[in-house]
Amino acid sequence: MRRTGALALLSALAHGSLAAANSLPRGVGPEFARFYTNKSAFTCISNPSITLEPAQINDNSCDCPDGSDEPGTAACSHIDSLSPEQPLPGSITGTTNTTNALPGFWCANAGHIGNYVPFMYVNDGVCDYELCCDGSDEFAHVGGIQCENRCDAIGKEHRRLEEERRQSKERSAKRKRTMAKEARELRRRVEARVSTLKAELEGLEIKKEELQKKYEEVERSERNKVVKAGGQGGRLGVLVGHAKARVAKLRDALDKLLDQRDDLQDRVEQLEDILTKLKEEYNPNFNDEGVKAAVKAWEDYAAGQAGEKPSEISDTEITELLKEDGESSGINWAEFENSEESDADVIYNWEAYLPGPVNDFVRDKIELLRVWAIEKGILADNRSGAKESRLVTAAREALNAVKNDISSKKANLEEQQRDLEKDYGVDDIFRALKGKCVNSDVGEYNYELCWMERATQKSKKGHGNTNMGNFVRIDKEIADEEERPDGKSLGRGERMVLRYENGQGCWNGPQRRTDVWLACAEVDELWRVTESEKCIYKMEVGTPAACEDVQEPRVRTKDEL
Ligand code: MAN
Repeated sequence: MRRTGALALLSALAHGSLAAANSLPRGVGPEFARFYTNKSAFTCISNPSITLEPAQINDNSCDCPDGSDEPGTAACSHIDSLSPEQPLPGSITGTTNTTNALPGFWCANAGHIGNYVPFMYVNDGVCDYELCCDGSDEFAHVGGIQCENRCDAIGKEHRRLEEERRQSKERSAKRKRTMAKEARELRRRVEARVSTLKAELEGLEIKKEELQKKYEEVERSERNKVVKAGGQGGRLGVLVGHAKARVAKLRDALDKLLDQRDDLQDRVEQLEDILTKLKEEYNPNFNDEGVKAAVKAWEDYAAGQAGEKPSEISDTEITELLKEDGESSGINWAEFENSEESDADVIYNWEAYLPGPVNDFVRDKIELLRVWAIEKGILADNRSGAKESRLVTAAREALNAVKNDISSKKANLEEQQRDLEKDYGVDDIFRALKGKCVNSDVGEYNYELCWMERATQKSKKGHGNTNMGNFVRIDKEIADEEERPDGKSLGRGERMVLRYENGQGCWNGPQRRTDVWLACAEVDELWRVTESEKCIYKMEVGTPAACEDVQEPRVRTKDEL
């Protein structure tokens, strides 16, 4: 095999390091070491039928179809490399493929992390420190380039960042554990509320039945009471009630009639004006029979009107009649309504037959007797303003109060039960966030995300708020995004997505909706908001709720110490 001077130099350099380093040819990664240990011959990794001289390794001439004879040069860089994740081809025999058996040039990067560099980068005259911090990929110093070994500094910085990341992960995981604890407590409270409500409802149902019975009893006894006049003031009270209603109706009718009368009077006056004008202005020389007859009829009518008029009701009389009833005008109904002279008051008349000094004592006793009689349903409770006795009212009100209490507690119970069935994510984690909000200014809006509730677009120019969707469910999506240096990115892999739907309708478009993509962060933060399509929004949000679980550092036992 012919070699040019430069190639020979490269080959020599490659071999030179072979002996000096770890007796492996340059560029061979640890996983491939076993293919290069035989000192007497080398067989191409994916094509074992091809055997080469050891000197042909790294001689800058691509002899193996899989490029495996050139682990330390760019000679086989035209062959696509195996990606580092692909399985090693060691067990494959006799295959002839066009893939390089090696993932690249192995940079040991002592002090940092060993790495494969694409073969094309080997001796390309550029120091690729981010891949090969020890500079070993530029061993030929093409164009005089000297790539110093920066692995110590780079490795140190890398380890610092890794440690920072690890600590941040731990803090996030700790926060997540706290959230999970809070969520457990919140669930426990809802469960406790459910059992309290259930117990309360059981008690209330019993109470309701009792009150229902009591109410029916009181009502029945009221119906059977001795004094049946009902209403206030016995029979006189009933009469007053009827009379009052009748007077009110008659007043109403009179009022309407007066309106009608005034209206008709207006019309008559208008017609009389028209005819008077006709009579004065018509031309008798036009022999119009119709007009003449009309004028004659009008004259007869006017003559008739001049006679005696029927007596009219005066305005003062009308005002008097229409005046509201009260103490100083119309009928003083109160006088009759408040009359204590009910049928039951016959009891009080007994006082008149008793000697004066014992009157107070007897009145007290009678009052007690009256209350007892009312409670027993013997006597109507005639002293209250209501038609119904106070006892019935009280019984009905007590029953209604319990019924209302039952229905509001039932509604509350259903709400709590629905809440327990709702998906709050693994470990109920979003229960701890529910109702809390994060927000961020983007352009002319301030965007707000309230966990498990709604997303809102708030105008900074005072144009009001727009609902971008209400929370409906938790989903999953695959994110494929480069990590950002500030760590505020979704990254790659499966991500939780909270769907907020049925927001405010979009003009000429759909109802607004928002997908909230979550990524792990130490604190809850709204990172970005985008509107990919009109009224379809995407929020990127960091939260410890989306972090991986990290085991709590184990506290060592006494024995272990
Ligand atoms: C408002 C905002 C925008 C939206 C338009 C649609 O301006 O809600 O986000 O695209 O309405 O008309």
